[in-house]
Amino acid sequence: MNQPAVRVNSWNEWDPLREIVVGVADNACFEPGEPGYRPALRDTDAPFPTGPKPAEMIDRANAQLDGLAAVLEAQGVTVRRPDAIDLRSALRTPTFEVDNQYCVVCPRDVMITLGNEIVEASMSRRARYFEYQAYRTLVYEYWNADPNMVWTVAPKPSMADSMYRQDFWDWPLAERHARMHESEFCVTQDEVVFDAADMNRFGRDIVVQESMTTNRAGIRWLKRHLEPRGFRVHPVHFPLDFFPSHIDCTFVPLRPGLILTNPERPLREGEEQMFLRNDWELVDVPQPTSNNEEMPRYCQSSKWLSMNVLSVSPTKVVCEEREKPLQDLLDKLGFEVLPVPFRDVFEYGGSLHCATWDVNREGAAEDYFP
Ligand code: ABU
Repeated sequence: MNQPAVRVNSWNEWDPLREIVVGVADNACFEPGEPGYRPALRDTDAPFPTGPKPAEMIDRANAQLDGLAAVLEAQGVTVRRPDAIDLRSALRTPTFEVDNQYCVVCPRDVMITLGNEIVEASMSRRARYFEYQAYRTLVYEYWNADPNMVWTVAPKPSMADSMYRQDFWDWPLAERHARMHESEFCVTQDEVVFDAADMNRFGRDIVVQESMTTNRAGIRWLKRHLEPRGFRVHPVHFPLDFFPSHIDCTFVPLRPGLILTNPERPLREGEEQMFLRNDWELVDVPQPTSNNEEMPRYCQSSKWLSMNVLSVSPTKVVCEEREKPLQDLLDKLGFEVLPVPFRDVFEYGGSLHCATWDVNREGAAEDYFP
């Protein structure tokens, strides 16, 4: 008898890639200001634009997303794309309203594969509450084809005003510094809140960053859900990042024993021990080629998108084409580097890792921290 197809299998960030979802920019809007988010222009106090993004901006981003898809396909990877859902209409739910949604460029923030399980994150921002809908056609396809695939939808938080700490945005830098070990950000601790991109996968071990987009209730939910399934969930903190959101510009595992680290965002003292005890090397990346002021005008992410690389295998990494210092480091560390242009995607919330969601990599659950 034929074995049923395994469609969903991905245990870490580096095993040889077989199938991946790459985002699309169709219908994207400027991200609206909301209690969990304050978009701002880098070069002026003028208001951040609102509503749909202009067609030429969308076309430029789509060209680079298609370029990434072509590079991955040339490596023998199956590339899938989300549905181009309506993002431009206003939303009205029982607990919040928002003028428009954002985009479906960064599946990494919403969806995560943990072994044979796909988890849809709770999410943390109103404009991203319904983003999972762009992936439902794919999720149903995997679920129908693979009888072992487990599909989990995390509890949806209310995203009501009471879920957010509005004064967070006005704390002066000195207060942020004083409070840096408290890990209190713009979301309160009352409801389960997490974005999938605050997690790194290391086989049986899942590392989760406490951040503006993942609170302690979110981490508690992940622990209670995943640990009975054989995972171990480890919260981590990067106290010098005053606006932490998504771990993949801070802590980037590339192969067993090697993690790229952000020299400006060290781990909370003591949290590095789990890695050092197990002979993992933490290697600081070089400064990005752009400073924060030189990032694309509407981009709300930091210069550290430079280290948001995507692994095709434990020996091959896709890296933004301008990031030559990082490419040189990767080369020295023994990787083949595939450079691709991606800066026109930055204003949609991320770079190469953010704009993808791996559904299938070779390999099985390993214990890297025995
Ligand atoms: N979405 C990733 C952004 C992280 C950063 O700005 O550092």
